[in-house]
Amino acid sequence: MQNSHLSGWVREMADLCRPDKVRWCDGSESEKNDLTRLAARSGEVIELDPQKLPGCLYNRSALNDVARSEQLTFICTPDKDGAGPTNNWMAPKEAYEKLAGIFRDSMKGRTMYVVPFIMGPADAPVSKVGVQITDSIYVVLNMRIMTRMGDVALKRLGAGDDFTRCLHGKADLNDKRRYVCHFPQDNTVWSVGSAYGGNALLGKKCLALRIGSYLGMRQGWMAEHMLIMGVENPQGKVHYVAAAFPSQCGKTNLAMIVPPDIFLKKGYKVWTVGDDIAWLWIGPEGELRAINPEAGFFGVAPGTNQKTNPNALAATHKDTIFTNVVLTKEKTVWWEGLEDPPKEALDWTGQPWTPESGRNGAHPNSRFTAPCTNSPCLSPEWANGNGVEISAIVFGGRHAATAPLIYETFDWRHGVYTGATLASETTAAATGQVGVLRRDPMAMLPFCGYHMGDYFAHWLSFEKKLKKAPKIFHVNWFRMDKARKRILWPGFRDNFRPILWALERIEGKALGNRTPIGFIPDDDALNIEGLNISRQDLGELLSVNKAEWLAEIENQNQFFDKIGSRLPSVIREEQNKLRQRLEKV
Ligand code: OXD
Ligand code: MN
Repeated sequence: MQNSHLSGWVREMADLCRPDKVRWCDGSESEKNDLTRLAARSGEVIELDPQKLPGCLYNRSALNDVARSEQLTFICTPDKDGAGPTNNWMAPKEAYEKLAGIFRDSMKGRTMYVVPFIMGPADAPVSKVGVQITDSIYVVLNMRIMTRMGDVALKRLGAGDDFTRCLHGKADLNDKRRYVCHFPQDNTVWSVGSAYGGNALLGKKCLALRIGSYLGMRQGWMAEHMLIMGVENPQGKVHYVAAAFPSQCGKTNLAMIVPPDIFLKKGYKVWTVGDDIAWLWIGPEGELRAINPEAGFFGVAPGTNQKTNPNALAATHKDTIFTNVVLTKEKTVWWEGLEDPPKEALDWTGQPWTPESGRNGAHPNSRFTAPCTNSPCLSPEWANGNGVEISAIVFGGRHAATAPLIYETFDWRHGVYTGATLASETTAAATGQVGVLRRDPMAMLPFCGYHMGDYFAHWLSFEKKLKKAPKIFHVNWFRMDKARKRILWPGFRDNFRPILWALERIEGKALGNRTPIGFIPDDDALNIEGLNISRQDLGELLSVNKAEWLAEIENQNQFFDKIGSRLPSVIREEQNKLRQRLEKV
């Protein structure tokens, strides 16, 4: 071990947690096999049918540990204002002391794994090294899929001190003693009391978004909750799109979308670069470039099937970890929405379960962790260290009314305002209360590592630096008819159509009608070839209702008041401009 910064920190953390053993992970195949054997022996994972699901593992989390714990997630900046009004805050000293109290001696009888990892391709200038300490083999095996892990990261780090220090421990998995604390000024994350995804795989939401967004603000780049997809036209030209939607709004499905047959026949293709996180920066020609810092997909299993996302499904057929889904007698997996339910199986809690039992077999937030390289539609550019050039940014939310299927904003400022006011209506599955509008600016509400007002200012600061600014769009797949009984747009594969309109706008090929909220597809500009949709439904999908929009503007004000004095004046100016445009019609 040549890096004294790293070895010193590991020693310090081992002195705190007192594991029986410290094991450094090298990322090798033999290490994976050994860890799998150990975890299978302890019951932490179950090995699945090697013929049907080669290299796949099954895991059940603790019953109280099934989702990100937003209420227990803190940004620990020296002053409260640094974290801003949308984050939980704890003073760094208090947080370190509180968590040290829980970590102290918590790894007795356990092994401490040291997991060096890179977020981003190993050779990308924008990639970042992190080192995660953890006492969970399940976490190590997930990190192995989600990041470039092991010696490759140590090599990149060299003798330097520039790495995110990520301390993770299960402790007793007690949710009264569970905290996910970020110390942006120390480039450090401490997470204790959970072994679930976003709380425990610290490269993902913690490093790549919360710490990443803070580093991006200081260093002039952006860490965003965005998928990246490439759309290839029949002439072979690929445009890349970065799209932000609040959690559980279908980012993974859009990232891997299969265009309708009619477009496949013409030669259109979609390539996935990433499904959850994008790091963006300004390239040498003033263009916006992006990488996916992750190496795997941590996707929601329920609802994933041959119709909604055949590419995601195909990605889970080998070397995948399944968490909290149904385990069948044949040692395969199943979840709600998947074809061919098993006759008898064990549910996510380990209880006997049949499709007739009247309850879900898989937890609604059950997951698959699959390597990107399993994806049949993975972009050949997905690991290009220089990133891909972004032509369009798309924001989206779930709205029964108001927002049309798609609109194009007028310019960067209007686009930033549109992202800053991004909102989505809750679904029954998420909260029990249907149709409550929640603001989720740029889909970053739970992931922005600093003051939201400063974050908007950071977005706005790109206007001057971008010589080739991407166009910014807003989409809504969920608009309903007037009676609120029926969703007007078929969704799924047909979501390719509005995306195609956006890209044709970029090429100056598609017509758009100027409305107060932005450009909307001209009657014939949205390609609906082969789609069974009435002119009336299409008209409703693309309509702008003045009264609804004025009400929407009023609703935004509560959120702006919450952001307070650090809300950039440009955001209110854009809102005023929109109001004026609406009042003129
Ligand atoms: C995720 C999320 O798991 O956004 O990606 O919650
Ligand atoms: Mn996400």
